Amino acid sequence: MEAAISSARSPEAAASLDGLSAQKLVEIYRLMYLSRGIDDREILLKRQQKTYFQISAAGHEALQVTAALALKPGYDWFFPYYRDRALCLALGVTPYDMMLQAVGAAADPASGGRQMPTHWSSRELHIVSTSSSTATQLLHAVGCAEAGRYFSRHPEAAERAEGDYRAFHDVEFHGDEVVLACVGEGSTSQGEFWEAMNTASNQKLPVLFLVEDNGYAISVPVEVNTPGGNISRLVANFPNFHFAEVDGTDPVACLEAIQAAAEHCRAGHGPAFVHGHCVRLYSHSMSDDDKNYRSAAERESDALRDPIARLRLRLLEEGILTAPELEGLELGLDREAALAAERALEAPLPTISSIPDFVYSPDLDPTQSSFATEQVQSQENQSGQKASGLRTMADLINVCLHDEMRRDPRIVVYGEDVADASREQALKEAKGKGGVFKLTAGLQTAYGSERVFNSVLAEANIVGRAVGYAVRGMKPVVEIQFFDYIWPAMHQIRNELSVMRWRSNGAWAAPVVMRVPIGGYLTGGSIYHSQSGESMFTHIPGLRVVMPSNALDANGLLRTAIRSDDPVLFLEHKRLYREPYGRAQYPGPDFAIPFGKAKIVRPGTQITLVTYGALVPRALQAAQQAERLHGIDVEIIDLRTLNPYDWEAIAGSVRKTSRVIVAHEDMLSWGYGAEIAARIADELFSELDAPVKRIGAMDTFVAYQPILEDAILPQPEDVLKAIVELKAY
Ligand SMILES: Cc1ncc(C[n+]2csc(CCOP(=O)(O)OP(=O)(O)O)c2C)c(N)n1
Ligand SMILES: [Mg+2]
Repeated sequence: MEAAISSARSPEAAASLDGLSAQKLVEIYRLMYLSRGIDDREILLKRQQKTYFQISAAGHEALQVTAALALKPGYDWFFPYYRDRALCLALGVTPYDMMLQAVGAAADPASGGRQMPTHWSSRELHIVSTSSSTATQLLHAVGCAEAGRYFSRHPEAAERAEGDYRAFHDVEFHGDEVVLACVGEGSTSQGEFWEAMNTASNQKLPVLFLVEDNGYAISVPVEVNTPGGNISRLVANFPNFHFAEVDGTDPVACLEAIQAAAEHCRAGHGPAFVHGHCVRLYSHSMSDDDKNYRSAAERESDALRDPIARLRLRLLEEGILTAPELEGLELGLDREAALAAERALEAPLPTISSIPDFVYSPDLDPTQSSFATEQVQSQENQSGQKASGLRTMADLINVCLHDEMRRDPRIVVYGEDVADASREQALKEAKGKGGVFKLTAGLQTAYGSERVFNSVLAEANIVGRAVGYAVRGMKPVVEIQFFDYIWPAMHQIRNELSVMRWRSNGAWAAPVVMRVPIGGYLTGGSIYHSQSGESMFTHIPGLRVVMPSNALDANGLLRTAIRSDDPVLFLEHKRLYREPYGRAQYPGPDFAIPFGKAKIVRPGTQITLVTYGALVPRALQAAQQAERLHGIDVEIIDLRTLNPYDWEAIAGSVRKTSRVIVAHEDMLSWGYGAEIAARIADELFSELDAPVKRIGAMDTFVAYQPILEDAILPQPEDVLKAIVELKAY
């Protein structure tokens, strides 16, 4: 390479070409050409049915290669999207790595054959695992930048610690790293794009947004997605940004623009937005045919802007390389791509037995006995409250948050209204908000506004940023204000948070805790403040789901959730927050309860009643009446955690009683009880003396008028009726 350049270039050209050395231009050409070569080789493999999906970077190479060259792999952080082959190649992902992805080999370093090709991941290079979901990664980039800033200000937080998730998370930070977040122009229509811009701007984060504008989102042209057809015009008023709009097919212009943008970020001046106009030379992917929606003239005019053809011409015209030298270089690169493909086709495939690997943390099992610390300590905790007297669930959750924040400097708490007051000076005269249910009260005052703060009013923002924080080793304990409003975050929860570890074959993880008030029985909560829906989350692999029914369990389970290495949905029943039922003494700062261990809250011999959450006190009431009025002895099992759940406890009890009811507040059909009932029917059929009975809400939403709510949600009388019927069966 070196010889080829030096023999070809004139002294003038070698000195500088628009500020770029000839050598650098040849290097850019080499990477662009190799990227295209890998795409073309993959297309061939796909046509031969040796691979299963192909999407190319063709037309984006100049923008992508120069973005990589302007930044530092393994130092800066990268959140690419699926079209970023040339970017990742220039960062250091090898052609062989890419071909391993294409064939789905076991050694595919991005995912071990789990993700489609071009869904990038490399811990070494700081390329965080990306999904197919458009724009979700932008919020991860924001959280990543926040974490980097936090660690640089609190280096003690980066230290390893034994006994919790921190033992498995190495933290790297420099204090001036830039976070690159790439996105197509069509995807800028997603709310998550705007949510990411919002926080990056507000917090002056070093995020470099790179919009790769090829004019199409599959078949949808830019003017349909972007009012006025130009995203730069729409974002121009975001404060603190450095903006640039460039010809994304011109590597010299791109490099200059991205370098300036990166300097702005690195210097701590805020985020940057580089909008590159490139071309999509091939169809969206091999599953698409752009002749179906683009005119021939348009496709031809794009072809004339092919960045590789243009740079090639320039290298020749400027006398940097001769035609034979270029051909020699290209031949070598073609061979490199072909060889990578050949080798990858020989690579061993993933084993079937490896499928469950990395759904959950292999390092820290939240069911393990180290989380069973039953001792009740009576010392005063540092929030100043005496450990005497019975405390509510709300209290003991708040106390647990205080304890854990004191113990672990990696914890940040944020969400809507969780701070005492964003305008700190107000706290001189006001007592502070601390959450709409006051569960986070006093945390900001105790641990500062860097660790406890209000998020913007956007649930995807809350969870998406948490993913970014967590991949850097932080422990976000976020609040979704009401379960009823978790849905904007559902995409992040299902497609990002919960699958991060599995899809990256164990390279990345997002062990976030999401605290979520849930449930009804409040009177007047209605549709938007009273819903349940936990089974939608227990249906997500990779996510732990916890739902305590009393103060002590809430305290111990929240502590385990925070110390664990998996993402946890921690469901707090609003009706139980301040109920006299289930109050407890403060059990001390190390009290923890392992996941997957149910509690027998009432021993019995004749009927097993499996339940959780607000149905626990209601089932207890029904069981007492069953005993008193009908002489029926019911055993009640409070599952406490819904994923994992304690099958042994259920099976042991059913073997004893031979009759079982599963009761929950959520709707009956397709509810959590359906799964438990089906498993009992499957595995314990011979133990049963009667069919498995289920109790749940009516298959409607929860209504405002109390007589309707009472009829919709299961009441103690419904439980009693089921007990009596089942006993008589
Ligand atoms: C949330 C989501 N919705 C829909 C899709 C399907 N999809 C994949 S790529 C794409 C178009 C993206 O266009 P753009 O952002 O311009 O990027 P480009 O592919 O043009 O580079 C769509 C609709 C998806 N992957 N994710
Ligand atoms: Mg596009």
